[in-house]
Amino acid sequence: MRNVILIILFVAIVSGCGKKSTEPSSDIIFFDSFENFAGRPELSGWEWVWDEGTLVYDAPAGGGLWSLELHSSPYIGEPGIAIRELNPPQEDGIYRFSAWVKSDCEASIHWLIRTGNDNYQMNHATTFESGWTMISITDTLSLEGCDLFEIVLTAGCDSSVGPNYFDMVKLEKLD
Ligand SMILES: [Ca+2]
Repeated sequence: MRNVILIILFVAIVSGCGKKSTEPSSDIIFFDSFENFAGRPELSGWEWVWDEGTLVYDAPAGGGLWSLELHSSPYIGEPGIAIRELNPPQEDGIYRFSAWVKSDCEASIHWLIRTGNDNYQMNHATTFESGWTMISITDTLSLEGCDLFEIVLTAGCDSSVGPNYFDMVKLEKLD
């Protein structure tokens, strides 16, 4: 619950009024594999609550060469948090948000919606697996132009655990 409060607090600070995306309805997160079209590491679009994530030469099958390494904060014992604001998808429907994750303790993915009247909806999936594992959230998305739509990655339990890794962070329209 504390993680949810932290995420909502920081999302409220960085949020703005988005517009409906005109991008294709699948794979709508640019650089979803943390590498650019030339295969070089790429972190565009992400914001950090504590320490900035780093890119490491490690990836699951199909994930290219690089992945995101995210630590809990060693100073305050809070999970590492990466946030990315997306334009709300153009089409309403059922969407899947997924990522491949490798965890030393606890790693989660979240999507968070803040509507114009400051109501929040958050969905999440969590893994404790030490090998690369795909986790996902599937739900209906129906957003207005000024709704906030954020995806969030969280890593670690406390300052005593190692890094967690994320790759192939995708949002896809299923129906
Ligand atoms: Ca990758």
